[in-house]
Amino acid sequence: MNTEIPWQTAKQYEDITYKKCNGVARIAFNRPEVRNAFRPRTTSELIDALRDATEDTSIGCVLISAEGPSPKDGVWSFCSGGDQRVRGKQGYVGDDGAHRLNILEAQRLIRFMPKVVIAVVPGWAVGGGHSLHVVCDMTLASREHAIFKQTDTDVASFDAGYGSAYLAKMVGQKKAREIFFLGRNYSAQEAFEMGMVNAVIPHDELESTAYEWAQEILRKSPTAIKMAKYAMNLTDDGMVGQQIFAGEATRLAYMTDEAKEGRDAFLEKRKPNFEKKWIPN
Ligand code: S0N
Repeated sequence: MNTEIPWQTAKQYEDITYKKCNGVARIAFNRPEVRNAFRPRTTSELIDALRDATEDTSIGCVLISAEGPSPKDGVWSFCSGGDQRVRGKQGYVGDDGAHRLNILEAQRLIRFMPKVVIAVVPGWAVGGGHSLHVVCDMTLASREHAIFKQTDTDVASFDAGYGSAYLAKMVGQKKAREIFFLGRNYSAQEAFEMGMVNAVIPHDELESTAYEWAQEILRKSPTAIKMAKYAMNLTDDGMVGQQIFAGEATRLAYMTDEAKEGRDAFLEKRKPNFEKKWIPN
């Protein structure tokens, strides 16, 4: 993949790389020898980087990608889901011996962050890795190497949230059921035709294209981008979706003269004098 972008390492991790450049954060799985499967350490690091990208006001767009190819056989992967070698009776076991389901927290951070998150898929997107691309705002896929596959039903795991139900909203019920019930391989082009990939990109141009898309997004109004993302999330996210959208509406309302008068009246121990203008929709 094109590496001409002058990325700066933001933080050193073991299982992921985390870089930034001109308003864009790039978080990449870095276990290519196991097709970028995630273990609890990987998801904890992913969560840490996602939180940093959320809090960093200089960052407006996040790319979730993967290092590669595998040093063993040269195969590219985005992510092959939960590492089956650390799967115990109650789930995935961390270094501390505790069982964790923290990939779902990573999904929530992607879904709820007030910034656009793009999945940059250079190879296999499988199982929990497939679900992860589904929850990202957009997906760009390598024309030559991306393969989409949902193996959850082969290994007796199931993502019953965004990975399946939201996927069905994206590609339609029949197709989503086929993806889950048959676990077949789909090329980047097939995934594009289904509506779960935004663009199929020549492999060598994948990263530079993702960076260009990010730069294009950065030229837009951050407030409008955020409100549009939350508006599109709202109908599928129930009360949490409403809460997040409403929180941003409250922030905008705080910027009005009316809000200033409410605050000042309280602090000055007087009755508020709101301008009596009832503006229609
Ligand atoms: C990706 C596949 C299709 C690639 O096939 P290919 O190219 O033939 O490569 P392989 O020879 O199979 O693999 C190369 C090496 O990589 C290892 N490896 C690959 N994937 C994994 C993995 N997921 N875990 C551990 N190791 C992996 C291979 O073993 C091989 O190693 P060596 O060279 O040493 O032999 C193919 O590899 C494949 O099908 N992989 C498994 C995909 C899979 O089933 N993933 C798990 C699906 N389930 C989840 O992801 C759970 C999601 C989850 O965490 C979750 C989500 C929501 C709610 C709860 C949960 C939860 O359970 O916590």
